[in-house]
Amino acid sequence: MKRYRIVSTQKQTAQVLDVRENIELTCFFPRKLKPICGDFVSLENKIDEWVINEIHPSHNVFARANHKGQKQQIAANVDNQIIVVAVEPEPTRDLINRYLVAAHNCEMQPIIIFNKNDINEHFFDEEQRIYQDLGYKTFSTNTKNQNQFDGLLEIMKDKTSIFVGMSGVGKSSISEIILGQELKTGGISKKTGKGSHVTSVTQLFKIDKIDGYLIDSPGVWEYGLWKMEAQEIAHGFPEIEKESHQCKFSNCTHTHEPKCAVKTAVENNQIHQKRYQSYLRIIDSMKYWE
Ligand SMILES: Nc1nc2c(ncn2[C@@H]2O[C@H](COP(=O)(O)OP(=O)(O)O)[C@@H](O)[C@H]2O)c(=O)[nH]1
Ligand SMILES: [Mg+2]
Ligand SMILES: [Zn+2]
Repeated sequence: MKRYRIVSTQKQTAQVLDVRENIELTCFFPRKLKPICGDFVSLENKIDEWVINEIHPSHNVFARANHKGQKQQIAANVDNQIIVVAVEPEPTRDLINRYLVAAHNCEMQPIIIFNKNDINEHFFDEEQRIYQDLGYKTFSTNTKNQNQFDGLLEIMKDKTSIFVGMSGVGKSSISEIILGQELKTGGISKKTGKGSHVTSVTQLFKIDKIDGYLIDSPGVWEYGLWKMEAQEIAHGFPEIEKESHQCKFSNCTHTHEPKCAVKTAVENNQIHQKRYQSYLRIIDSMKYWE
């Protein structure tokens, strides 16, 4: 059977990619089906239009909080979550860690790009070292120096990767380097007169040269995590999760409990103070959804 993949969705229609032929078509979907970018679907030809009749089970979904703190699905079947931060606009305090919590909980491989190093080469030195020491893949880049993205291209080979981060950090510019072409929507270039493009929908692109896919998502000022338990948040901090097995209480949240191995590890500088404080703030931020 033919494989189709959702490129983007509108209210009742979706752009889908015929994976083998590499051509796009527009099709309708019934209200009860809720396809999202990255889903694999089956189509049915009804008189003179295409209709989605089945969404295939996805292996994972990248999500964020809606305005009520519920999980809102953004894209399906995503292997890599490429977090892009830049010297300008500077990331908000816990942004990287919130994305990492999502990556671990949604079972995506996180990669951190510290972009715009042409503006300030050493701006992210300490930050990058912290994440490298934790075992994350990181890159220091700028889009004027395309070969800095060779390593990233290698990671994206045969995979589906989503670019996430604040608006203006360079996600679309990096996507263009990876694709080797300008980003286009329905044949119209997104470049505005100012020479910058604004991404307004989550959209999938096939990367022919490496047989992968990339998903460009609209920038969000603050990435919000949906309502989660302390344990799920800890799951996004591997160094905290590792220590947690030594805590006295198996349901320890590492906030106020006695004989907490995590707190001891922070005191002994085995867990970075900055990361622990960030963990506490993320735990605390869940109050907002109550
Ligand atoms: N100096 C500098 N500017 C960059 C770099 N990457 C992107 N930009 C610029 O930052 C602006 C926002 O880029 P864009 O790719 O649209 O960001 P997005 O909103 O994350 O998709 C554009 O004017 C880009 O030309 C970089 O590495 N260095
Ligand atoms: Mg963009
Ligand atoms: Zn604990």
